Amino acid sequence: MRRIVWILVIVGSLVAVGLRVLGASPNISFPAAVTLRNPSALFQAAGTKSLRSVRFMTPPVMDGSLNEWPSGEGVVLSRDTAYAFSGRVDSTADCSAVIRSGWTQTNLYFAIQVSDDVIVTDSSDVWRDDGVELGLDGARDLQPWGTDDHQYTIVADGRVTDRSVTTQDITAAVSARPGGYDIEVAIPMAKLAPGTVISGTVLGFTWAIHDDDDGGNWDAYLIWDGTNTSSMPDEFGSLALTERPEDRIAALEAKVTELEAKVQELLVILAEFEQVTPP
Ligand SMILES: [Ca+2]
Ligand SMILES: [Ca+2]
Ligand SMILES: [Ca+2]
Ligand SMILES: [Ca+2]
Repeated sequence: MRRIVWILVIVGSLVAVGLRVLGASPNISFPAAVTLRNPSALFQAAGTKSLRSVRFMTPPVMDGSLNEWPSGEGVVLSRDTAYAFSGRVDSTADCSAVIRSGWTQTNLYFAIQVSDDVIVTDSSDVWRDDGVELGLDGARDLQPWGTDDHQYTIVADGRVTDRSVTTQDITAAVSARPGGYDIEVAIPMAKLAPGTVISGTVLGFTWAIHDDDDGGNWDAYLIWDGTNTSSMPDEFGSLALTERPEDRIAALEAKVTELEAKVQELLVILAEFEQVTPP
């Protein structure tokens, strides 16, 4: 028994010395800017989340109204679902969002419904205000600095940046509503993938929300997958371009109708030729 007590005393002393050497304190506190793994996601690996993007037959209108969007698959970002989480979030009404995605040959689209109790856009730095970040690794090569890589920020007041630099490469519309704001974004496919994209293409993707309720710096920052939206695409989740069978059939039917119209035109021209009597 006495031996066990001595061992406990020695181990306790060593831990105390170790903490002093490391400059640590038992009440460790982190500065607000450090992004931590969300405690509720501790057993979840980065890069495992996915969102399906549905092919659009008719592209949505970028006006901030999401009425024309199919109710389809959306994913929620909240303090419970975020991979990384900093600052304070009191409730889903304080800071959360739902994102949906669609695509055509020319554009990748997102519709984001943000719940936020107080909308603030008082800072010149876009990341200090209410807004959403979209992290994209178009080639999904896990390399962050290629022409396929972007960190688009859309602020609640409509400002748009790519890696904090103002850009007009993408089209975004924001509309405020009671309890939050809606965002619609169109990103040219040419900014993400060379050539023609097809159903089955998978892009590296994550997204984040900043919440500022009292001016100055942000109060909360939630990241869907990974620990940042710009430089670590190896931690991003994925965005899969999909096509519903009924849309594929509708596209084929539209093509057949188009061809039928062309055949009719040709028949009219042929009939005119037949009526021409040779000199
Ligand atoms: Ca719209
Ligand atoms: Ca808020
Ligand atoms: Ca890349
Ligand atoms: Ca806010």
